[in-house]
Amino acid sequence: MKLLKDRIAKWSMVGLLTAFAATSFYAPNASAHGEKSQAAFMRMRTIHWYDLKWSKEKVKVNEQVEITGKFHVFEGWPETVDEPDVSFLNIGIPGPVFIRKESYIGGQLVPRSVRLEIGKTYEFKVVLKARRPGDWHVHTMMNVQGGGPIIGPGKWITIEGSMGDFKNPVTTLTGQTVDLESYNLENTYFWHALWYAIGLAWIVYWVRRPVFLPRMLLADAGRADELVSGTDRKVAMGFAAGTLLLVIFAMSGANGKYPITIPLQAGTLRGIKPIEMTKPTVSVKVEDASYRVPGRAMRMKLTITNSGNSAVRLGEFYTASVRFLDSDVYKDTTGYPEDLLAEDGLEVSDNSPLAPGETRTVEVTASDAAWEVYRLSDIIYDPDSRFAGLLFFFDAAGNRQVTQIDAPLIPSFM
Ligand SMILES: [Cu+2]
Repeated sequence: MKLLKDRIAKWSMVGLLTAFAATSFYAPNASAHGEKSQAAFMRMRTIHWYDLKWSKEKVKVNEQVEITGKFHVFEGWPETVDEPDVSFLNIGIPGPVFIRKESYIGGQLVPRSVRLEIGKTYEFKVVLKARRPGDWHVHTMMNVQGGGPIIGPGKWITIEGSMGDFKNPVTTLTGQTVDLESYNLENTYFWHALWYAIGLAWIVYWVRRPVFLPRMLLADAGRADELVSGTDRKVAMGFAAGTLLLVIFAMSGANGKYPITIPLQAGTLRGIKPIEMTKPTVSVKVEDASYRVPGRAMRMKLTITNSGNSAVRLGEFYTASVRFLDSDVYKDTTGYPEDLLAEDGLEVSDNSPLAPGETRTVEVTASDAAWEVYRLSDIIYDPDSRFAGLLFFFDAAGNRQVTQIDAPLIPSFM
């Protein structure tokens, strides 16, 4: 009996260890890179990215990918994020696996920070050139000074080929074409090596003789002068004069070789053109909104008024990069990231066409695993339980209207 017990104990232990080893080697691909851990209400109430398009999902080294879309700077910008007076249109990738060839907001090239206005909607375009082979999760993002990174939806893009083939040619205004990937590298190496060698030579000159104890004793005995000879002084002067001469000679040499140079170009760009948005003819009032804890859905009661001249239906609710669609009304064709697209995640109690002039109150449920996977459910931990998002209405001809909603989001526990 004792033997049997021991055996059971032994094999249970083996089983436990095996299970532990198996699970600790399980490392799923991270599919979000930073945004999940940010406060849910911040992601809902800062920048709304929509109409995103990626020109390609697979490219070779040196080929280009264009990311285009719009972003809306939410009116109810959170207090703890500085207003986007100094913002930078960035791209979220693990280092320069792509290089950014160009980026535009409102048709203007934006290599510097820009001033964005709260409440406005802007069009953007980023042109990326593939550099490092691999599968990369590419995010559009906005850096806001005093606010931090505001991360847009990320999409997987594959780069094939070899990084050794990457070229980044640029033609300067002085007429020569250089490859920025390697331009001036040898020069940088040469001067750093030369000055490092001179520094070493100076130390080597002195450490040929005993360095510490004899010198300390001699200095303690009041005979420090004997430590530095006449030759030493000459060598010191030689180093000093040589250094000055080398600096002057090298500087005038550099000026001779590069006679035309400019200072670093910097400064925030103002006057970025927003999109002229036509006022939507559909207005929406959020009567109440709630989400179950724990759960994967949020529910809201909306009163929709159609004051346009064609009947409309609700096709999409967007919040914090996650898109909930009613597939009866609207289907995505842009290849939107799978983990953020709830193809049929939007359920409307009555989504029959809303005739012009009509008002209707409906129950809307946005549900998908993304609500939990992207931790929008974590709004329960936030100090401001309010959400914001965009509603997209479509008429029979497919014309779209965008309405913004924003209201308190109340948890329900029972
Ligand atoms: Cu990512």
